[in-house]
Amino acid sequence: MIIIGELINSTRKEIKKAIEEKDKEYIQDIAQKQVEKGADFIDVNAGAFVHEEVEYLEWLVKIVQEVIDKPLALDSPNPEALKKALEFHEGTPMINSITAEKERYQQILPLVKEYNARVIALCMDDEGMPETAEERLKVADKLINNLDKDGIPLENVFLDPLIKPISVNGEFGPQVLDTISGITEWGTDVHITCGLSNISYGLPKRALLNQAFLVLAMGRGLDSAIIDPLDDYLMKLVKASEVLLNLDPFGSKYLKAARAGELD
Ligand code: THG
Repeated sequence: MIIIGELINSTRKEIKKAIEEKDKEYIQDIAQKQVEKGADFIDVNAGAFVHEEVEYLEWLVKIVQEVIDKPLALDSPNPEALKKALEFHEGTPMINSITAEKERYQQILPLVKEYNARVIALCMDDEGMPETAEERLKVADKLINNLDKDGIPLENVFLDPLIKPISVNGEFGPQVLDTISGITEWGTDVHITCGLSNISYGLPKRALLNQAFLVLAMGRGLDSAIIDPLDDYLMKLVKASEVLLNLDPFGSKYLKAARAGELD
């Protein structure tokens, strides 16, 4: 599993406050903790600031990279914010995200190319957010075809079926799972990721629902997720599921974690 740590997101009250107060140590500490717990990418999002997003995202990129070596997932629909963030990003970044919306696709594609970036591609187009698995797969197919035709290596593409809360519609869970199965069955090199915690929005005991859904989704072929890596039980389920799905040859990662006491 490719883990994208979600915690440095300005929609979270503490992060919003820390950005406003330029509390660099607080944010750097959360970046380091997510890496220690196994994050492969650190998501950074300043989207709660309408007018200052460009400036604040650049600041996040700079201060987070002072303390960690992992690449960042630059979480913004705004091409100007992405441009500035990319200028200051060291190593190979991830752009979060592109969509099949004409204007957004055309604005973000050149950035993906210029930086040879990985890119999260959301399953939505100018007709909006699809609901059924069939509609999502149609958009996923369009994204794969267009990105491939435009020269993006498919192993750099992370399709995101877009998770919506099951508290709104009980079918949203099965629809996402069926979308993941459908993409997996195509057998392309694309990765599949998702913002896991959207699934549980509006319900009690959200961590439990996130944990269960991650296991279900991994069973269908999800190989990346935007999650809270500080949720130890969630990270243990990732390791257990990897060995059960034979994605951890000889269980070597699992055994190593067990010996280190990380599964207790
Ligand atoms: N797909 C992609 N990117 C995404 C999402 C997605 N980025 C943003 C989001 N969705 C995933 N990241 C987070 C980060 C933090 C939280 C949720 C998702 C979070 N939310 C608390 C809540 O919802 O209750 C906020 C509470 C608070 O602190 O105010 O912590 O789907 N590609």
